[in-house]
Amino acid sequence: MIQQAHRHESPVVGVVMGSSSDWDVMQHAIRILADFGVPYEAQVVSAHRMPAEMAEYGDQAAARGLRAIIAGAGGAAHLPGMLAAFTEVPVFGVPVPSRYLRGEDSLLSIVQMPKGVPVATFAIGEAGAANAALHVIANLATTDAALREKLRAFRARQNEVARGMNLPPLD
Ligand code: RP5
Repeated sequence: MIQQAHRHESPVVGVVMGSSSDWDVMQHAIRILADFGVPYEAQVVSAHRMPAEMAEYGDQAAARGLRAIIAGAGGAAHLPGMLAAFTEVPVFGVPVPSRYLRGEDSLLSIVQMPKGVPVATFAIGEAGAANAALHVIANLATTDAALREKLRAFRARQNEVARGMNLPPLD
């Protein structure tokens, strides 16, 4: 049985990760979804430790109403690609930094999908997790005017912060 945590009643976005050790990175995707009010669910689904549950998750994703899956994994990060093989719901892959290769292994594992089954792949780590969520939101916003307004406001706030940045004097 798939463990459930962080589950809205009717989630639109599924956030999955290969291990609870991915949480520090993947929580940045969840924070964005929560801030934008997008119903989501988040849980551990490991491709190599829970292969049957992973297949079930992919198989049922569309029927359960998911419109996007954000999948984070580290090392030989096969979770996003394998999930994409089990569903037509778009998969957004987040390479989680690994202990020895600092996530370059994760990045290459996720981004180098052979032709025919795509995974949209983001930057290694926190920025990738946050951007995966923002990209999902941008996609959902194409048919949701209220969400598009929230995205515009988010960008406007970033603009304000950047315009207010000052550089320190020379030492
Ligand atoms: C992958 O192996 C996970 O996505 C995680 O990034 C990595 C290490 O997992 P743990 O050994 O910390 O559980 O499946």
